[in-house]
Amino acid sequence: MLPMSSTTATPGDAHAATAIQGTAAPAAHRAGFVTLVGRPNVGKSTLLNRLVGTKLAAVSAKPQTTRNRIVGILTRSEAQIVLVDTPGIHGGSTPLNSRMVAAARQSLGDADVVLLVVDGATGIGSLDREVAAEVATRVRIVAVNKSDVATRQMLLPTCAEVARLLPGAEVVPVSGLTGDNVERLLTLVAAALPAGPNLYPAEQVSEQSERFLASEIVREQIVEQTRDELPYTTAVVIDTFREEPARNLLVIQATILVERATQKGIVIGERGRRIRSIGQAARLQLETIFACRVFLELHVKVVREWSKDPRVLRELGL
Ligand SMILES: Nc1nc2c(ncn2[C@@H]2O[C@H](COP(=O)(O)OP(=O)(O)OP(=O)(O)O)[C@@H](O)[C@H]2O)c(=O)[nH]1
Ligand SMILES: [Mg+2]
Repeated sequence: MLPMSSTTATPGDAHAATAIQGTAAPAAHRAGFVTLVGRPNVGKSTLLNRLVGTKLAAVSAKPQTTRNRIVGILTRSEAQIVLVDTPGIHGGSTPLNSRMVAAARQSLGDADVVLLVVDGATGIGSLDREVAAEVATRVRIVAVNKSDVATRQMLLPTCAEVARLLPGAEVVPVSGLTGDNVERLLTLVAAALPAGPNLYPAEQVSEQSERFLASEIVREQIVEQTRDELPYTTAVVIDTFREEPARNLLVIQATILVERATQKGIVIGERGRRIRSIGQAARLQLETIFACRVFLELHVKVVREWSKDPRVLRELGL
């Protein structure tokens, strides 16, 4: 099992952290929160997964995949980098959308370093400019992502425009997908953190529970496998999460919430084909993440307008 959520820390918890470590940190050691922000679909979650070296955040080709603040912790000898992935910032106004954007803005308040992510393959658009303007006084580093699919001719003007929009920020072309240049990005990020001891135990990689991670992996597959057929209103609730160490088995039962009966049909698919495929792909990922066999059972339930219901949203941690 992954060491996910044994401790939570907030910025300013350095005293508690000293207690965790038991010894004073060496003078050059740094630690702090790095918040990844940007418009939807630029690759923030892919970059978080790559930087931490473990899949923690759902990724999909559809915008607005991330809904919650997701923490990934990278502990090295010289620094502990606490990366915070956020929902893409956009102008949507439904209750779900505004909660997502509020979660992103709140994470900015906690940040020691703000890392703006833009898409090097598409260049800078109006939404990127809006986000850049919103965080202009706080951004220290800009990752121009997807360098693997952007030519030099595309990257150079994008980097130049970023430098013009955000004078003084470090601009780094990277690829979250291939890992190209992420080491350089990490070096810059670590150097920008305040001096201090670790904020979390060195072996902890996330703040989210294993249940949450499981629900995100299932949701990622739903988003990925239903593509444009389904509006952006599915959620996954984990009903059972039971470890059976003697059998090296993890039993997960989950309910997929949709808003209409027609959507239920889309998720289930002809003769259950799609839900089987969603379940199979999610199970394979979960087995890799949790390093054990996984039994995954999925149900689909219609909950009318759940994405507008504050009570349901609260239950989902949104
Ligand atoms: N070629 C390429 N594709 C990438 C890279 N990073 C992300 N992608 C793709 O871009 C899409 C969006 O990636 P996400 O990581 O979900 O983007 P995000 O910024 O977290 O999106 P939201 O959560 O919706 O705000 C996915 O299809 C990724 O596979 C990259 O470095 N190169
Ligand atoms: Mg995301």
